[in-house]
Amino acid sequence: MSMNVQHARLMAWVQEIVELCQPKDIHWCDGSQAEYDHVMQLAVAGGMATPLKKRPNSFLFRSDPSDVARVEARTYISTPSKDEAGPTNNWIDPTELKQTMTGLYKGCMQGRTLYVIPFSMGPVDSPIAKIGIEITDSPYVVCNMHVMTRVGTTVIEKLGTDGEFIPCLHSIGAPLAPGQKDSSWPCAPIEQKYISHFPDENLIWSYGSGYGGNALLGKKCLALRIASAMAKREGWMAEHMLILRLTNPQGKQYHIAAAFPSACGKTNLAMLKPTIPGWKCECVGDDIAWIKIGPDGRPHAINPEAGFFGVAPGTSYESNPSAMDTLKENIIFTNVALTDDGDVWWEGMDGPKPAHAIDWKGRDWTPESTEPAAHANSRFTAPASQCPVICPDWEAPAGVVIDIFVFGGRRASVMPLVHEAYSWDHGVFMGATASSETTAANIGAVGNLRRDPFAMLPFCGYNMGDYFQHWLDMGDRFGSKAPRIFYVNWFRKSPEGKWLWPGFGDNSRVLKWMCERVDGKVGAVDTPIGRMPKPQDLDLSGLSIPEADLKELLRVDVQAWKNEVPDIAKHFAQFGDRLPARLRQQLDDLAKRLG
Ligand code: SAT
Ligand code: MN
Repeated sequence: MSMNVQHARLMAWVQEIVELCQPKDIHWCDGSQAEYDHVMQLAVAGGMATPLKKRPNSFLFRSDPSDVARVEARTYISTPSKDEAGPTNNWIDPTELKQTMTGLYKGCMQGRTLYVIPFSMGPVDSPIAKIGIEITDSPYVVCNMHVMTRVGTTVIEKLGTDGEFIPCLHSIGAPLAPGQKDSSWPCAPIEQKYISHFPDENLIWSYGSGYGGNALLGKKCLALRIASAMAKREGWMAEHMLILRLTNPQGKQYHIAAAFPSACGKTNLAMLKPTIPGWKCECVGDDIAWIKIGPDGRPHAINPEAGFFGVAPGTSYESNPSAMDTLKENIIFTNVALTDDGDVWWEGMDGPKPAHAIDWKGRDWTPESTEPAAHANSRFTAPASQCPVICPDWEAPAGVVIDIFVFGGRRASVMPLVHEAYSWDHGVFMGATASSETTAANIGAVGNLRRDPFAMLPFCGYNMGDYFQHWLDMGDRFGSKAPRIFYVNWFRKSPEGKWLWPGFGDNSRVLKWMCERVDGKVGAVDTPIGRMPKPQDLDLSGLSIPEADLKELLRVDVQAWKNEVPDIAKHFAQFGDRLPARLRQQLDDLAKRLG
């Protein structure tokens, strides 16, 4: 062992897992560049990774076609009672689940190296940060965790002899027999995959998948599911939110935290290049916010991650120039296409399509091919520090103070471009009823409409009804210092199916309206669903948008909203007694306003 570990509980846990999983050797990760290079070289030598000639220190991985996204159907919140997990989570009794998974883990790392990854979610010196230890048999996971979290010796030092840590056990579930040839992306079949959480013990067990949130356990498993349960117990918030800083021409700063479901443009919004003159945007985080009430009584947010695990398709100099500039070197790409000159490509990238490429399944691809070259959920893993618009305070231990919360999703109709909550409770109602068309980030049908409360449907580690109550409680504690709440929809379409709003950099126009609402500088009209800008309240200078389109974007379709009411009632009914009365009141108020 290369590291001086003095933590008896940690040593005992690692020993227990070694005996269970029977790896051929053990590697304690120190987080160094040399270690990254070494583990990546193993992946290259084993045929898992391809170095990219065109991008320094960058590599392409192709996953097994069965292992391309989070598997919500195999994700479990294993609380002592089903009721504690609530109606929106899969549940198995902890004793039974542990028994099943222990059976799977037995000998599952034979022929492989067991890596112990000490990592911090949040800057190691932040009072908001938490420490996890991931055990994995995947070199891909080791390299990704290096980028996505803070890994290594400083974490072990902070743990000392008795510090708290969250044990995160991961195996791809593919032992290697002596002499057996390894596949380029070993994993277990779907019915053996388990992404399990034991919130009462702050424990994560994942088996059978090597992809994204199933395997990089600091992200969705720790920073959202386990952290949300801890946050409820401890009085803080763990949210599926990007964090950005907007600075107006006078130099005043606003911090916005915004929740959207996976693959709805959080990374693009977090790195937005404002099209309105004089406004500047800087990125604090693109996926997760941990928020605590500071000594000033205000919400202080940190980004617990150190990198971006972003959706590649659609990312371009047009949609997100800062992301493109982040991706020039030191990047891990997964399931994108490989060009003949040794670069990457995906649908929606700038410029012409390559005449020939190798697709994400490793086959020849040409523009005539009937299937996309990159998988719809193909990803880049990039160090946040490389982002040209990273906020200078993105690693500030105390976090940044949030002024505005935004909720949203993808909806082709009904939802207008933006509306503002009348009150905190109304804002919580907006979050609790948020809806979106599903995307390729989850294995399942794409494009179905579902309620995705606070964009936390797949990520809430306890009963969602109690989570709603937690939001109400936090609002009570913030009091007059509570952020304003807004709801946006960049994705409204005309009846002919054309996007009505240009999106991307022009979303700054909507954020500007929000900031000026906070300052009381701009008007709004009261509508049945909330406060909305009149066309003249939005800064549309330099934008040529047909008047009819703008009208449609800001139209409250009263009949369509009346149809939402019973759907929301049905959504609420699943929470039974756990639905806060204050939210039922909000639904009644909405119905009344709709007339
Ligand atoms: O694969 S992840 O869960 O990390 C990405 C996402 O769904 O947001
Ligand atoms: Mn996400």
